[in-house]
Amino acid sequence: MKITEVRTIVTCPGRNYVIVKIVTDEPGLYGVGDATLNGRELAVATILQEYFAPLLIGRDPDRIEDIWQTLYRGFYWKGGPDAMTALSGIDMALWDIKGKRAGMPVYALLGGKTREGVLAYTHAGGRDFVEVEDAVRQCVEQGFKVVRAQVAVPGGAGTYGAGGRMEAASATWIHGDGGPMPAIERWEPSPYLRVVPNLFAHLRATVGPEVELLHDVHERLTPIQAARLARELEPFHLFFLEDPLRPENREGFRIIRQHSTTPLAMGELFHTRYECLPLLTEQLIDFIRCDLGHSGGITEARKIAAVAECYQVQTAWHGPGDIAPPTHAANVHLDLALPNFGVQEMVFFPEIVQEVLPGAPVFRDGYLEVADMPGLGVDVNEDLAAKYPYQRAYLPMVRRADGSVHDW
Ligand code: GCO
Ligand code: MG
Repeated sequence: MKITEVRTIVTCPGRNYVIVKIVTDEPGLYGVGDATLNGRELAVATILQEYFAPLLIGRDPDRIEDIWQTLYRGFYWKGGPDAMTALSGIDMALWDIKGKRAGMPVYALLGGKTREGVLAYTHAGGRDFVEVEDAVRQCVEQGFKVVRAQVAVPGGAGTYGAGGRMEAASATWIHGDGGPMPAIERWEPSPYLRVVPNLFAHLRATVGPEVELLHDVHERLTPIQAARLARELEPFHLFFLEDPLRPENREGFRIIRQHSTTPLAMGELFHTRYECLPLLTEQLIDFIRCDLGHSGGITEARKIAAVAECYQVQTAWHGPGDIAPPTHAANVHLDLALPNFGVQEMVFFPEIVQEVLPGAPVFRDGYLEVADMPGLGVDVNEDLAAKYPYQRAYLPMVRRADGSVHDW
């Protein structure tokens, strides 16, 4: 069996997605993967088309590890979000082919189910505590047992994640003279640090102790600020506090750990197992939450999970709306097989996305399921995808009150 074509499909059914379709010489046998990197879609598409695809033509798609090594170690310049996203898309498409060829779902190839369903969380956001409370209640009514809660910080225009229920960070279409421009958000640590513990005090007092709650810091705090937040959140028993520090500063997690027992999660901005390693081996986090679409696909994630398992760290793979259904499907296939799975972030895709990219996992009473069909169970409707051409869009940016740039 040989790879005959690697197709890169860029489409914008409401937001941009980059889809990889690997075609083989066996009639009708192809695989579908996701190589979407929010705000840098065309850079990844270029890597796929110009550099990776030519190396794959004529290769045996069954040799996933060898192809992975070729596209990672084979290049002198390794890693980085753009190349790792391209590699992730290829990896998923190859696992999809392998499953279809074997007549088995990917989770069966990964060792088979260790659980019946995949515990899922989604997003509740609001402009004030009561709006967040309402959003959490709606999630609970829908069956969610774990909910992420974010609230707007007074005076902080466009607070991350506070835009409403099920909100997933989106690229924004703000038009300046030269076309789309990033939205600029305002953010200050002091009001944020005052508001967040009060939000969780309110939620525990109103929605009760049972629903598991978590919060995404979005990599904005310094280590001592994060330590303060984690400590002040202790009475509210978070499921985890997500991504407190910038991914560059892994040493900072030691400071948070010294001060708090709030469980910590980190990883959506990591691109390889090497970045995860010190956090795992030093037991500085409790959940590893890499993005399968940006860190080398299923092949790399299962290795990361295996290291995490040694330290009783659970997985919580990134699952926002800005990665496409194939990554969400890959998440759930892996979650079903992993012994140390923790929780899975999810969103509900709009109908149009489901038409262009059918086969996203299905949510039922708090858990995610995938269809019991060969491969990943996802597809791409290429004719429909072509009707939604790419539109340039940026993620927002953050500036402090004094005008200086801060991490979004
Ligand atoms: C999350 C995330 C995302 C990111 C997004 C950026 O936890 O879901 O932080 O929503 O902001 O993936 O493109
Ligand atoms: Mg996050």
